[in-house]
Amino acid sequence: MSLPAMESLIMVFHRYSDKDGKRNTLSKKELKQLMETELASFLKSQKDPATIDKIMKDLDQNGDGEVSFEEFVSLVVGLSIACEEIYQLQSKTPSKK
Ligand SMILES: [Ca+2]
Ligand SMILES: [Ca+2]
Repeated sequence: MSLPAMESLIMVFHRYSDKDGKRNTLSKKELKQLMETELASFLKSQKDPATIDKIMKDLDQNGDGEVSFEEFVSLVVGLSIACEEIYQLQSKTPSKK
């Protein structure tokens, strides 16, 4: 990942994590706002309304109910891998349209 990409990742994280008293972590509310704003297209593809809860649970590795930047990065890595797999599938599968 390039340095500008890392910087924008940090900026996005803090744009939402700064909203309450705990400025270095995302609460579930902040995570929800981040995902709804920055990852709207991803959320639209997820029909399951429990997605945020599930993602929160998956991300919160130390179980303190907040997502730290370290924990947030694993979401980005996970999404990148998912996107790459979709890209691979799309480039391999001939278009039927
Ligand atoms: Ca916060
Ligand atoms: Ca945590």
